Amino acid sequence: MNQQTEKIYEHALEVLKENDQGSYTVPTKGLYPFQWNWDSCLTALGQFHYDEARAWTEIETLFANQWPDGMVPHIVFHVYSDGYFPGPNVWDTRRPTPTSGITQPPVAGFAIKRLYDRATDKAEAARRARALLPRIDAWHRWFYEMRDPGHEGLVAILHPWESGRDNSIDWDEAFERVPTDGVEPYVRRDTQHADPAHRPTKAQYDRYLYLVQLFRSLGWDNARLHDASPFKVVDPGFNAILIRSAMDLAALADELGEPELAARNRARAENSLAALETLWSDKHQQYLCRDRVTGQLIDSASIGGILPVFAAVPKARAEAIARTIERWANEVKYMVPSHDPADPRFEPKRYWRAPAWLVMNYMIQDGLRSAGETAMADRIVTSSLELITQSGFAEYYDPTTGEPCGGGRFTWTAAMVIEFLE
Ligand code: 9YW
Repeated sequence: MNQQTEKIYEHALEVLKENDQGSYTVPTKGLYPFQWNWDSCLTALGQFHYDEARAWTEIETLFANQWPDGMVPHIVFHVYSDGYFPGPNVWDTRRPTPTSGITQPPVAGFAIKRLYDRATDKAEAARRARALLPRIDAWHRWFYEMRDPGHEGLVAILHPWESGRDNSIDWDEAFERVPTDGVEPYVRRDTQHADPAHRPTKAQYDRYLYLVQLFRSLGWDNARLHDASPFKVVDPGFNAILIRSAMDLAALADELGEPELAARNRARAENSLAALETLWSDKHQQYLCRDRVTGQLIDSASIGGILPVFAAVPKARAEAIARTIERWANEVKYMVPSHDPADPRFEPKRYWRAPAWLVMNYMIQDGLRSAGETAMADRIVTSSLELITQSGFAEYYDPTTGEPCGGGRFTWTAAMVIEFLE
């Protein structure tokens, strides 16, 4: 490391440590004062480099709040704070420690395999991984039972927040069908912490809340939510994360002497990988979402359809995706925009409607590398580090200028930087 990268590395450590609450880490102070599901799993990868035990704790704390049905919630409200909306009283899930009632991209299987592979004390890592295996397996089972009742091999999200890509253009059309009548009056907190022009609109927020109220009125009974929800979308990126995690969990389970758990997860992953092909678009040279209510593919070329390279998609698909990223990269200054810049709906500063996110860059470059697309993987890492050097550890970045957007001193951004520099 040269002096400049050393400084960046030190700064990243500082951000991780200042957001560390002891057994979990907040994404950033102020804007997000609780534990978020996929943030924690990816954050653990960064924590590992300075404290292996602490990295395992991050994921264990999340799974200590798993629901009896297997779901792992997207937020755990460990300590009360009125700085975030919707808080625990709006969700009203009645869990011992309050949680939200929906889930997030299941990246835990991937994360624990990576922690285990790199562990210096293998016996200790095996002990901690063994305790998590059945929990992650139960979460995967939950997905196929509750979110794929028709046995398509692909799971649906029932709320845009589940995708982790809250206001992506992908959801616009399907969201039109979500009503807003009966939404209780509310005051947003996100727009008090961050620039409202960079955040989801009021019309979108009303629909986010409609869905929360609907699911709450059904007692958060997951056996009922799928069919009752007016919003059901099959997101290729979300499914790719599940596939990768199931594959990784299977490999780890084999290593730890759990052949049945391994076989179950391998079968799930292979079945879903085959089904993922039904989402491929020749026109866009990437995968697309499918609206499960209409059965149609959604004509929206977002990063959700690039992310499948994180799973073991066919080689020809990975090559095509690398070329699509190249085409996008020619239109912007920094990679990877979260939407095709040629789409007139591209909004460079608005959250998931164009901005670049380092966690996405991390998973995409990891997948490209496994597929042998090393040059493009390297370009993404270089671009990510340029963004940090120019703009610090932001939540996300305008890909046309590199301007930092959203929250500052952001945990998973810092964790990904540590990964890139290691
Ligand atoms: C919210 C915490 C979360 C991420 C999501 C991102 C955003 C806002 O922040 O969600 O209110 O939950 O879209 O992916 O987990 O960093």
